Amino acid sequence: MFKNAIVKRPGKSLSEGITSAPELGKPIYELAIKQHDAYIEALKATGVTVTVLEADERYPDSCFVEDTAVITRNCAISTNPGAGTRNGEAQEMLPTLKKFFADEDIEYIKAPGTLEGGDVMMVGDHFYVGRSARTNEEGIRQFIEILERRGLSGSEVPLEHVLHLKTGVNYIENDTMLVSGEFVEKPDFARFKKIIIPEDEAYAANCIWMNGKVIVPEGYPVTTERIREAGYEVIITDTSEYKKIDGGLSCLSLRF
Ligand code: CIR
Repeated sequence: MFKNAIVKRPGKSLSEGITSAPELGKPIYELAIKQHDAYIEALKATGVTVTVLEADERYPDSCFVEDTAVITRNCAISTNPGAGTRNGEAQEMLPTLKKFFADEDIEYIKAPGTLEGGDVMMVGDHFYVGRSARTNEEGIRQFIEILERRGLSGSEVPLEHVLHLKTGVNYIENDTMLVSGEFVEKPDFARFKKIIIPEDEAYAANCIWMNGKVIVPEGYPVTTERIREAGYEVIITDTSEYKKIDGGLSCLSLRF
């Protein structure tokens, strides 16, 4: 069960966030704020207490707090984001992590290692880590070493096309994963039940399981139906402005 979520308000500089899809246009700040309000309400509806941090205009992508830390059941791991314009975001998250974790229970990924939380998928006590343009071999080595020291485990998943691991695969408990594209056939996930996300709904592979409910982005009817058919209560929330800069539902919070 998750008890807490941490989110950070988007700033006006959101329009300068990194994107692989400039053809979608720039995020509209006012709409992004409304969607963020609704996202917070969706999280609250799953029973968690939400810590809301103020916007930081210096970092256009800083509402995507998931990338700044990985929180496990016995420690928080402060990351070292591989995107140059985002690297300082991990440092900014530290005072908040310290409200929940003692200093000795905060671990750090250090240069030359890089790692972003969007590349980490938690399945019980095991953590899958995507090797991406943002997360390198040394970052993964440090991360797995920390996990093993803490009685947890991790394994590397090579990525081909996606930005982050969780762009294309997400665990929704009950041995079930949402998978799209390159993740449908990955041997790493052979043992799991899979809900296959159609190519034209690929963005919706990034949903979040929260205490028995699944939060799903608005506008993906096939995915929504398949998740319902699998027995989950679904909460739908619109993330259109975040999608414009490659941000999904999971990216917008830390959940623990
Ligand atoms: C970036 O490129 O870093 C942001 N525009 C999107 C980050 C998405 N975060 C995530 O998948 N965890």
